Amino acid sequence: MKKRNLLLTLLAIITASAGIVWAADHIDAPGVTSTTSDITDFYAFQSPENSSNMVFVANLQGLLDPTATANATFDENVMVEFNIDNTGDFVEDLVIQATFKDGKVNVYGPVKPTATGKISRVETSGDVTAANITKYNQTASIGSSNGIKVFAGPRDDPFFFDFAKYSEIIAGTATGFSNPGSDTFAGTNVMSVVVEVPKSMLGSAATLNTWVESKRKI
Ligand SMILES: [Ca+2]
Ligand SMILES: [Ca+2]
Repeated sequence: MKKRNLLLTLLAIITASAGIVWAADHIDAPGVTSTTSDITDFYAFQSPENSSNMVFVANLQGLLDPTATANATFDENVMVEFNIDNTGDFVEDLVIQATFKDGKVNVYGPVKPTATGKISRVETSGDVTAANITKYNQTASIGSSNGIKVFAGPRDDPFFFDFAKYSEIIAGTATGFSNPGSDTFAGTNVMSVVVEVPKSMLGSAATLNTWVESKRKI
């Protein structure tokens, strides 16, 4: 079994109890600004098409304009790791890992990790689901295996926020948002990793804690 150590470069923690959860963190994470490991958002929700499935989405490399999007790639030295705690101790019991190589995304798991915390290893003992990385403006390429579905490629950033008005409010020069506001993220894209898995692969806990990490190969 090939094992590789990866160093944590960014940790975004979300606690999910039910329904959709999300958080946003565009270009302001210390040490990873504008890098290929920069996570913008993490979403975890029940599949709207199949209530037996959960969907995990990690978006990276925010604020890509169309030209930058056409040239954007996933970093082959960066792994995206979805962590799932199903025992309530905020230590991951399962991971879903995505790595990128030669135009493909390879997704490992859900599988019990051999390492928790800041250092991870690519976990090759469980399911492996591959897909071609979708190119900009091309039809989505979705890989599937054993009930797991995988997508990786550029997508319109679903996050929206009137950052200019927010800054005015913080500065005391405005008292509230306008309606309609101005979406600072309109027309920008992200590099998105989407994994849909049967809930039966995530344990039987009523509550899952889940967070995503991007980790650089060392
Ligand atoms: Ca746990
Ligand atoms: Ca982990």
